[in-house]
Amino acid sequence: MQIEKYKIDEANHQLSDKHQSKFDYVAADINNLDEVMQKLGAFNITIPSWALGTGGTRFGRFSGGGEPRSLEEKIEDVGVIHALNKSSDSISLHIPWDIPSNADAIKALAAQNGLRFDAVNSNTFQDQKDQAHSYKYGSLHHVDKAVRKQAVDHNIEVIKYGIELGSNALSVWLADGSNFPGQLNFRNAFQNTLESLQEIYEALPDDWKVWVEYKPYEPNFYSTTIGDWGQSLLLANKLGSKASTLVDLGHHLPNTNIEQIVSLLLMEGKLAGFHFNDSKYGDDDLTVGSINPYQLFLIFNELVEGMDARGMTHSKDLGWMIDASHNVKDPIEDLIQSVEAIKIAYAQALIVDTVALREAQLSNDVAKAQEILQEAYRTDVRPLVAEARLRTGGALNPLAAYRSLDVRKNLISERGEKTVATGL
Ligand code: RM4
Ligand code: MN
Ligand code: MN
Repeated sequence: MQIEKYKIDEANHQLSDKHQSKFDYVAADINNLDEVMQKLGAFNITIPSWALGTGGTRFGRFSGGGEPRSLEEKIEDVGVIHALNKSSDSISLHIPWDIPSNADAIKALAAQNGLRFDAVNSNTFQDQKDQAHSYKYGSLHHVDKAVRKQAVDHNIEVIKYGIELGSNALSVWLADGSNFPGQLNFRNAFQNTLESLQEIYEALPDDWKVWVEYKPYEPNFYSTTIGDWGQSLLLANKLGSKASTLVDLGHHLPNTNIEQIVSLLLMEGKLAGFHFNDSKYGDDDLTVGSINPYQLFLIFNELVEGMDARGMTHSKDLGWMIDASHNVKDPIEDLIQSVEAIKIAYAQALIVDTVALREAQLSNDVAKAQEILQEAYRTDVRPLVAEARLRTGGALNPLAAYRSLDVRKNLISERGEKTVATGL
């Protein structure tokens, strides 16, 4: 289903007076308004192909109806999101959940929907039918060279799919770890992982990157071989300049200071980008900004400051992606909310008075420093985000437009009530 632009314009028309007065009010106080609007307009967040269906837990899965049945339908769903918010111009594929068997046709469909392909993801955390060796005891870290080779070959195959689609990064997340003390020799597991990643690294085209994701636990509950940012950074440094560390917000133990991790990875030029989600306890994969929006703002504050310090372009120089799972909400609604939360945090970070903050830091004026950050965080920037969307052709209120246009109802009538998408 494609959303015609005139329908979005009609929806916008009804909201336009109210929006204008809210925008004028907040804009009057923003010194760098043009710059903020330009940056917000350029900022896009990739949608993962595995998040367009209803997720599940190990206890069950409750499908919502009209789920995409194929990669083509997933691309159409991202097209819907992008038509509404003009901030989701790309899709990230997980192989083999989504195999682009006809790359040219898939690319053409994506282009029709205004989309490109972001990082491709390998999957060595599940066994596939007809696979010679099992990943029960890990993949790139496995004690058996034949298993490692199979996992390396899979990653190289994923790179090949990515090349066909015009993507330029491979994202690697490993479930490799151990469940009990004594199960693994940590050093050997790490060395095996490094050697395997080196083989994958060798297969990267010149302009490609490999992003090494970390996670402290789950599915293994005693150790994970790439368990934290230190272990990921160690690997990335040993691999070389094409390798960097990917931060998934849910992959930290509770209360970890993620913004500090982000700041230092950026300083080292080793921050690949993000998998955004939110969590209360672990890798909960909840809607971005639904639990801890202040943390998200603090992360963006470090991102803006750190990227500016290195002369980076916010919209292009890091990978921005959602990695979430939706158990009870309509996945498209959830993704629209997530993108909105990210853009709000970004907008808030863009209006931080950085000069005053620096002065407060240098004079140890702790209260002032806190005030400066909270001044930005407590500003209602939603009209700025909405205006940027309006200027780029999107809906003033994407979620309301999605509902008033009855998109899900249409998808259910096209695809059926009982469809199940591949993915989480
Ligand atoms: C993992 C990790 C990966 C994602 C899979 C589906 O927990 O976050 O990034 O590819 O889930
Ligand atoms: Mn992730
Ligand atoms: Mn995860």
